[in-house]
Amino acid sequence: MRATVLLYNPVSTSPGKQRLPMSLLALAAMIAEDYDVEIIDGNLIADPAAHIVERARATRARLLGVTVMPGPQLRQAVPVCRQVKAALPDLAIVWGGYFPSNHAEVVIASACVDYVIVGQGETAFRKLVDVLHSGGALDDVPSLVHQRGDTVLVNPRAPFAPLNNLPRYPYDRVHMPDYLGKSYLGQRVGAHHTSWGCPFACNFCAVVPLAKQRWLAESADRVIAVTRFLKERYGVDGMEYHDMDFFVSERRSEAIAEGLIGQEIRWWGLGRVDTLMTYRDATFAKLAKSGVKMIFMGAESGSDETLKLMNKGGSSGTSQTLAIVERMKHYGIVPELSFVLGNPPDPVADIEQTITFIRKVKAINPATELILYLYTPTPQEGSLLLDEAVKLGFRFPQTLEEWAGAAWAEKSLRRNPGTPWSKDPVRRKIRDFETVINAFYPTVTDVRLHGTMRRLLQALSGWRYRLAFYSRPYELKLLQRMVQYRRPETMGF
Ligand code: B12
Repeated sequence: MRATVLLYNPVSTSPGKQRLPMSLLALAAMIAEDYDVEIIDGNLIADPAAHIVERARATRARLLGVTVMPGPQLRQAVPVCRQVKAALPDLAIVWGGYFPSNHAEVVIASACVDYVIVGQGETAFRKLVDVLHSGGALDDVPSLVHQRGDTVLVNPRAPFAPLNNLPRYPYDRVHMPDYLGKSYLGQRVGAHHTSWGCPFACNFCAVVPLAKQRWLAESADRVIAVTRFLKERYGVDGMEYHDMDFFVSERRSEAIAEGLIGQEIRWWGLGRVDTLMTYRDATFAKLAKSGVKMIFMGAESGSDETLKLMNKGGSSGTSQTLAIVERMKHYGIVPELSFVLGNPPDPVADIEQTITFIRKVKAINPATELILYLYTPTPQEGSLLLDEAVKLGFRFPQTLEEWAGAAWAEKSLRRNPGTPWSKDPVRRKIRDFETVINAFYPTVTDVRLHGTMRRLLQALSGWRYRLAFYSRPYELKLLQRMVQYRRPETMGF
């Protein structure tokens, strides 16, 4: 009889907005030939702990793999794993993904997690599954963090596995219609990760410690094949390519664009301002023709000084950001820019500077979408931003329970990082500005926002925007609440 391995995706989003659990599909692909795999999605069921216990008893599973991002996933994963451990002490629990990769020692110290796998997970997970089911030494499992007595053992990392050598996601392990939502891109929008990692080392970004500046990319042929498969099998008409950096290689982007032309797929991807500025016009023209509707870019700041402090790398600069929004306007591609506001050492001045800059961006290309975050440190050695934050009194939670508590939850959504310098007036300043600018330039991705409401929002916010008077825009907040204005930074598309 084949052994069963359970994989659990803790709740990560609001109902109806669930995303394909790509991390678990990547792991399932590695073992699906030799083991039965069940994916349990906390976004789709009310009581994941009871469900896991029931499935583990029914299948006699010995291992539960859990993927964990900070925020809502972590908040659910901790109590669920605690309940599962209490009911089934022999079911081994392994965590992987962003949160445990960045905070392995805190996770392993908790009684409800037996193993952590850090970084790229495929080969390490396969080895762990084999060792636990067929015997072997835990010391031979790469990228594994585990405890022997009181000692925490950190095994060397697995060599990076090129994505083309890894099996494709076994989509039949999930009920695909649950994951094909409607959005600005289409009626059945799918998701894929065409590359993993990022070559840069921006010191606010959680990808850096996870992927160690490596960029592993699927070939253009494979990206096109996966996309066509999703279209033919599941009727997908839009794609979100969730890569940490889709556009690193112009040659690959061009080849993907060529393959997607005529497929009638509207798509979205994430890239860097400076990389995209080096693209040739011919590539941009092909990208536009291939159906790319929006490109997400981390503009991060309206201050060149802050960009240096962030170690954005490359040739990032505010003038490049202005140039890219102009360029994309020409090709009819919407730039979606994220900014990290309130950076140390002078958070208030930082906000003022970025607000002034955002106004310039909108004057050049009003269709630009904005995502405004507050700076929240990530654990990176040598990060100047983190050093500044620590000087101002910041510290990470010390236990898993503290990480998963209500106080820290808000921080991981980056709406309120609770950092000592982001006191109420600072936060309010950003949110008030956001309310006014979003009313004056309503988002083009909100399919529910129709003409009359757009015009009303614009008319009511006009005087505030022109006078740069953002304080307490209650009338606009009320109106936005009436149309349930969707925040791109917390809702995704
Ligand atoms: C898709 C996605 C989501 C989806 C949910 C996915 C899901 N599981 O249901 C949605 C859109 C809902 C989402 C939400 C959030 N997300 Co999110 N999300 C991503 C995204 C774009 C892709 C993740 C992914 O699937 N990658 C593909 C897989 C194959 O790679 P992977 O996850 O790294 O998995 C590999 C390894 O990590 C490891 N691994 C992963 N899990 C496991 C488990 C086990 C057992 C093992 C052994 C190994 C392992 O092996 C895998 C294969 O190599 C990443 C950014 C990115 N491009 O990575 C952000 C990202 C993970 N999200 C992030 C955050 C903060 C959030 C939010 C909490 C907040 C926010 N403002 O975005 C929200 C929650 C919002 C809410 N209202 O609940 C941050 C995490 C930052 C950090 N400090 O760690 C990221 C990195 C974005 C960013 N650059 O800031 N997210």
